[in-house]
Amino acid sequence: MYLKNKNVLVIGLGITGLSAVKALEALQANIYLYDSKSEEDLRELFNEIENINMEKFLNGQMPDLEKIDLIIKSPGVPLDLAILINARTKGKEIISDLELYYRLKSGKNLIAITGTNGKTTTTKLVGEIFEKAAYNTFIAGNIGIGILDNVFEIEEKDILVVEASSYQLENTLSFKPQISAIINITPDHIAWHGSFENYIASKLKILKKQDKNDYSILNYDDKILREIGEKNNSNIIWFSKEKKLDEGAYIEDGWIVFRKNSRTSKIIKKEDVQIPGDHNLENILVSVAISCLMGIDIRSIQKSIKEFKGVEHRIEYLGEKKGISFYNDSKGTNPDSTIKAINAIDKPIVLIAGGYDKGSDFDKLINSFDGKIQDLVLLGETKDKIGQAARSKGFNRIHMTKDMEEAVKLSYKIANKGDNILLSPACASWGMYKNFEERGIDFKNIVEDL
Ligand code: UMA
Repeated sequence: MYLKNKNVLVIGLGITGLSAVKALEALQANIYLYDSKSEEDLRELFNEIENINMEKFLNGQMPDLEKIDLIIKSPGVPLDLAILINARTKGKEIISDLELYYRLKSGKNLIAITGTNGKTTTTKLVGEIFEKAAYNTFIAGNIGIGILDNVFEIEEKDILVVEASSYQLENTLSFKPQISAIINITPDHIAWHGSFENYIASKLKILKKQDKNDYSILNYDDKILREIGEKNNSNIIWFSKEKKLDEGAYIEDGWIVFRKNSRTSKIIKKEDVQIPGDHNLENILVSVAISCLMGIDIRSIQKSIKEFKGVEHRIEYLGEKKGISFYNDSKGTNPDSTIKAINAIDKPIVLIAGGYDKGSDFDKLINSFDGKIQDLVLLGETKDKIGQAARSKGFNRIHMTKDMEEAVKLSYKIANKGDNILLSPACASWGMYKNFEERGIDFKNIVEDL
């Protein structure tokens, strides 16, 4: 059995670490666990694995790396952490949970979806399409579910749809899914990856090992992806929301269609799609391409898309009060994602933004305001940086706040009937919240209390 009696070090005990430890126990590996936090901070998580034997290295303690055979790194752990630098100099293999899954199960019926924006929505929709088509379907990954959670339950005929982040892809080596999809690539996580080029390189690992037996679904409208696709070895299936293609998924006469081997299938009318915004068309086109390639019945695809209402924290409509509408887009964790939310919502908008500084540039975000943003309400570490970017472009209706409660109350005070209040921070939540879900829930609770 792979990894039996091998010394495997798991770095980070979060969602990934937990599922890795459980999988390694089933594989009868000797488990070593490293986390910068203390046992006390990790108490709740340790309770879940109290019966599993492992050596723990917490709070700055270092394991003897010489005896370690393999390292499984949690995605969020920075690449320049001392223990990882040390391990690399010793030539130790460092992989992500995605790579371990692949080594254990192969890429058959494995659908991996990445992109800067839209990957959660697409993963969820693809999962629903397969589920409604009566496949035993699992979804996992950056959507908040450990990739190794169900590794031993998933059978060959089942489908696993993985939302793969650049962090997870970075530490893959042989990973080769049957179908990969890259929805779009725009700058994100620059501080973590060191540069935009590194970020792109990580994303591309999703298709790097694919060959003629696999499919890669790529965005024809994205210049970076178009150039890459033309050079890749796998079967490229393009999608476009702007251009009628010779083959692939595109829009024609108000219909979303899929064309392959000279056969065009009309899947669904654009107006029957419920999730708002032009960017969501990309997510639908990817989902259509994947499900058509896997041979799902068109009627079933159509029904699933028609019924799909979107994802919590992603341009989520919360209702209105005194004629003012509220939208929760806490998942808008980078400027491009926020631009998409702004494009999807009617003007005038009061935008609540700001959060953890990932090293993003906000000029493009401010340029996208285009008369739609009436007021900018800022919070978090990046509030001054965004404020400065806005002022330098002549936008002065800026309000600084200390937290979400003040931001929501102030937005409500300055908004008029017919306005839309949009929380779309363009930044990660860290520093103020554990994750974007916690931020979105806080926003929703405050809105509810108004
Ligand atoms: N840790 C250290 N040292 C460090 C940093 C972290 O020991 O220097 C430890 C922490 O103490 C903690 C653990 O590592 O105990 C956390 O690991 P993690 O950050 O990888 O978090 P997980 O809970 O394993 O969640 C990860 C993804 N998180 C990140 O990539 C930051 C989740 O994506 C994903 O849902 C989950 O695996 C399951 O696959 C979240 C995310 O924010 C949603 N993703 C980023 C994004 O979408 O922008 C990429």
